[in-house]
Amino acid sequence: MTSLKELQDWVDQVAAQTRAEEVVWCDGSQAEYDALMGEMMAAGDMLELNQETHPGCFLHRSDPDDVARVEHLTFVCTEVQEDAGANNNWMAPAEAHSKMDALFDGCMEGRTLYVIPYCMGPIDSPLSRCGVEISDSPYVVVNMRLMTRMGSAALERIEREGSFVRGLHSVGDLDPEQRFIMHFPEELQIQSFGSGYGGNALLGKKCHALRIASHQARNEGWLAEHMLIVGIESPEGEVHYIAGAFPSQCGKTNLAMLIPPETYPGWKVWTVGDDICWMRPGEDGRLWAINPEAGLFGVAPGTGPNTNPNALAMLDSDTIFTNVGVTADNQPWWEGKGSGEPALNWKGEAYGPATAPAAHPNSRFTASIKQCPSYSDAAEAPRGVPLSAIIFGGRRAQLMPLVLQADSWEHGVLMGAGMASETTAAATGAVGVVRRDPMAMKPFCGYNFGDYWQHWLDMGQALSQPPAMFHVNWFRKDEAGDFLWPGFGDNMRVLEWVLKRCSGSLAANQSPVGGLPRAGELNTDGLSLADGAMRELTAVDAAAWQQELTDIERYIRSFGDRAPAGLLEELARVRAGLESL
Ligand code: GTP
Ligand code: SPV
Ligand code: MN
Repeated sequence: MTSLKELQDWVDQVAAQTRAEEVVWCDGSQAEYDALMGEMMAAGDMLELNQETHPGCFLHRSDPDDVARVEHLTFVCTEVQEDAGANNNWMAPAEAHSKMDALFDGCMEGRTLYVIPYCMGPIDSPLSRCGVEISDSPYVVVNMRLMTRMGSAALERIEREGSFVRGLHSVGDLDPEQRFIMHFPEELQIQSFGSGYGGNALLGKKCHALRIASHQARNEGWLAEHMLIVGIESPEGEVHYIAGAFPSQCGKTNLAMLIPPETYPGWKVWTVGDDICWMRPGEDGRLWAINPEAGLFGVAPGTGPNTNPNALAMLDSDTIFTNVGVTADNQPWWEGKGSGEPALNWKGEAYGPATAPAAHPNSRFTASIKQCPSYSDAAEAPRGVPLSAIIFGGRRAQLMPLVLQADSWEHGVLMGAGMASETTAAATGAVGVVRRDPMAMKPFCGYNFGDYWQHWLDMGQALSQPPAMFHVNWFRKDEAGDFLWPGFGDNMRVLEWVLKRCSGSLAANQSPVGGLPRAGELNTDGLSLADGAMRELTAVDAAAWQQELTDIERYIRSFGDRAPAGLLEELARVRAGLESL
């Protein structure tokens, strides 16, 4: 029940349409969470893990056909097709509504309808935005409680403000042929049917905080981005904040909570966010950022004592695991965990060579961000944190250097727009195929990329002290296919170089495609890199870059009239520099 008529009317209408047996308004309390866990365990949808080693930890096994985002079934439904852009699948709103209405009619018969009010961002921040998700999945409710500020406080804010994003979700019968994730940015509405997984179902995350919010942000003069936010504290106690856009499964969570190598005594890393970042120019002309989420929905495989010890430490309690394996004594297990042996795989089958891997490559953990040992209180600051740098990064076996600095905001926007990365298991489809993924937003931008790049260029005009911009690549490989750079905690070395460039205490080797570390100036103390690795990681192959720029230009121009002239001018400038080499 709510005093906000618009919300009550919508819930009543959906309850009637879906013929839900019961309507439950979620308050976000621990008691509600515990009761739902109990109900799911009784129904077999949630399994209790070893409560001695992992108190408060549970395992959910999703339908084997429902394990990742489905980009080909995700649509942006704007009145004018061009407004969604070639970067999105499009359907006319009227057609999408009639398709979805047919699916939702009667779909909750015999089921409970949960009303899930949530706030994206600190509950008292002017930068935060609220939504209400209606779902028939108790798994969605418990995940939303960890991932967002969910429940009574959010509902109070919604009643006070009178506005909210509407998200309607049903698992249906999990038929991949009857699965659609529809966005109606002009109506501030999301409708998702037929999946219970991650970004398809937890509507506050990619659907609201990126696709709908990016559309709102463009109209209102801010940015909604697929970025981590991390604070780096020097031994002198100065903290600088960096936001980083890497595509799905390309290292955001890891970078957000890295532990500096032993050769960095006194340095501390603070985690503000690991996936989504909302940014707005402050009165001081700097760019201020909040993490709209309250939890982590992180990739389990590869999370081990040598890669991400902070994550490993926080997963010992109060965590929901999805699609990991289990050991004989019922502890969660995944490839790269570093200890234990799997007994069952993610489907619950006996583990063996024929049933490997134990954990699905897109298996995940859900936990409150406050559980992270490097959690920063600044994540609750209503005004956010000021950014010193923005870094873009992709998974590129070749070409892209370890780090490059943009010459200007405009050059940084070009670097972001020109990003490409190998596809991963975060979405269904082929893995390891290089594709253009501007600003790591290919699957998430709720409007035409041409307009989006122009908006990025315009944002620079609103900043008298813009963050410096960089591009990084942790994933360069040698001829044998091995990574040239150790990555993980050692990425601190690159962040140190980035911050030294921000403070002006180091010069860079200027190349037409950006600034590179000068020989010996990126700290490699204590590293045992292969011979010549550093040279290769900081070299610019002019011929290969010419080809890359040709490809980037073709991509940008494919957005026709909407491709910003300013971006093409910047590209021409970089190309001219390369040609004169
Ligand atoms: P999403 O949650 O899908 O958005 O992923 P993410 O960007 O947060 O990526 P995450 O940090 O979970 O890392 C994804 C995969 O890349 C994991 O298997 C990591 O172990 C691996 N990875 C992360 N950082 C590095 C790195 O610096 N080097 C290498 N080689 N692998 C890394
Ligand atoms: C991503 O794919 O970028 C994720 C996981 O963070 S999901 O919530 O499924 O979008
Ligand atoms: Mn992500």
